[in-house]
Amino acid sequence: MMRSKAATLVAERDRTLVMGVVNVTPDSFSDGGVWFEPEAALAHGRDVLAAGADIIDVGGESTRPGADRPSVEEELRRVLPVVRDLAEQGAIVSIDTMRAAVAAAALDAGASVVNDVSGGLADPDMVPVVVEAGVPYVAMHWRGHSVDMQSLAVYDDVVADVCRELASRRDALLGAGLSENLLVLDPGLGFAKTADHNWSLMAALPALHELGHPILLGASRKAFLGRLGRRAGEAPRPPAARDLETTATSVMAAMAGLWCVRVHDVESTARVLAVVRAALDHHTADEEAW
Ligand code: PMM
Repeated sequence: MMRSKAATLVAERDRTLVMGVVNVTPDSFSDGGVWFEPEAALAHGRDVLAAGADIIDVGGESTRPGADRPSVEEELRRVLPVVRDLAEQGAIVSIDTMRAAVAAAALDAGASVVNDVSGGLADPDMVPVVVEAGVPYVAMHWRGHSVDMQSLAVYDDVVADVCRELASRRDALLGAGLSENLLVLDPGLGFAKTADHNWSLMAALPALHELGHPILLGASRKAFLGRLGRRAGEAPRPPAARDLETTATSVMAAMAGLWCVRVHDVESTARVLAVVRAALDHHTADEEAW
């Protein structure tokens, strides 16, 4: 039942959806350690759900540049209780993992979307698991694991190169049996990308539609948003102080007609997206004020 609800969401084109992030990690750049204890992770998951996220993305591996990987057992220990609890609450849960075994266990525990930052490149067993489960799959542009990914941030033309590499992943995934209407693509801001690469991609969001699939954007709290307006010598804004900048990226995504934005602070993005939607629709259902 949740699975078909998730598949229906992939077909949603009237508005840009909000995916709320629940990182159960000691070391994510944006909120590492904050929700790491099991009780805190469960409570945070419920808060993200209450804030109105359309999808909740639960992850147990930090992908910040330079991060080491947890064992499979540790990743499972982190994510499964949170996935199970949110699914029981009726949430559409996506599992943010590069590992087939974690995806399979999370799907068993009630997840109904797989979000794989490696687009199937990190684990050869991932695509068969997703094809067999028949669930929506988010495939992100990826060039290598976090430990050395910034050395891979070399492009002739970042927009053209990312689109070409994503198109080749798309063809491989569809060729491996993934259903066309379950595939979502993501340009992977910050993954083997410098700040300027991210800005070039932000400036070219409408071009991503040429890939022919719904597009998810993950800009929330990333480092390129922390340096704006800071004077030379001033420290960048810390991740949790980047939500205002994040809402600007959410507006750009909605104006470009993207499918979904992945954000840490659901409420601020939901509020700015309501503004964009009212303007694009020329009205709101509940409007009485001028
Ligand atoms: N970014 C992060 C983690 N998962 N998934 C997708 N699809 N796209 C992203 O851009 C993305 C992701 C890293 O951010 P976090 O540490 O705040 O979760």
